[in-house]
Amino acid sequence: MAPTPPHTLARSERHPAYAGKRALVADDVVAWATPWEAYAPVEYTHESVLAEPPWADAVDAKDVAELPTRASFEGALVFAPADKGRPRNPRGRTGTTGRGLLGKWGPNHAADPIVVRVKPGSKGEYEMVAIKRNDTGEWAIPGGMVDPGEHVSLTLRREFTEEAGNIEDPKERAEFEAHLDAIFAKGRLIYEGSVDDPRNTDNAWIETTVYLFMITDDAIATSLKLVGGDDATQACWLDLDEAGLASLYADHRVFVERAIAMAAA
Ligand code: RP5
Repeated sequence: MAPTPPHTLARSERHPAYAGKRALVADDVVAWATPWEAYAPVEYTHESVLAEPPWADAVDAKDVAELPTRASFEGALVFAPADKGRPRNPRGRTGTTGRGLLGKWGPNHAADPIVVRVKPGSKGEYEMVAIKRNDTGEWAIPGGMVDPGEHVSLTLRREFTEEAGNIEDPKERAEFEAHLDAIFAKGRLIYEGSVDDPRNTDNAWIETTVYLFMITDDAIATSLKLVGGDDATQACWLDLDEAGLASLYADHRVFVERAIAMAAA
């Protein structure tokens, strides 16, 4: 299942690094199938990506040998003859060509753990562990990019730990890890596919695997210590009421609403 098309955040300048980096793409010309000869996207790849760090592809997409067979949840990658060997975003035009802040041509794979508890003392309302992103200042699922060769189950726990469990005290750290052993032992798949992320471009986009982890042990639910780290300034329990859902980054709201529905079923 896909987020509601056409993507909107991937056409926005919501991310601070994309200010002035997008041509306006109206709803009715997002689809590649709609001819638009005058389409003039802004070419933009951030200098940190052009420097070819280990997490990024070669500057020229034609130099990435395995690109045509790169795995995507959205089907086989599509290459248009005029696109210099660059794959096309399956959700349509974004107003930006190149890779922006993303390292890979085509899909950039992420994993998102939605860790939920019933709010202590409430009548059954849910809360989730959320982090405040450094880049946009929005609340988000504590997810992140899958490292090369890493199994998604490891990414889910690693990213949660890096972003929400930045705990130094050895005793507290051991308790946190023991809690994660219990929490991450059983997850439910919520979504696999493209994310409407404000960093997406015509040629590079984020795809994610989202899992729900429901905490049913009251002792764990009330004693799990949360400390923001890595690219998160804060980590805390976020109320999943309208205000909490509306504050979420990208289209994380869609994933979280699915998770709530599954938790309640
Ligand atoms: C989101 O970007 C994904 O759903 C995931 O939460 C996140 C990965 O990017 P970083 O947090 O590593 O920047 O769209």
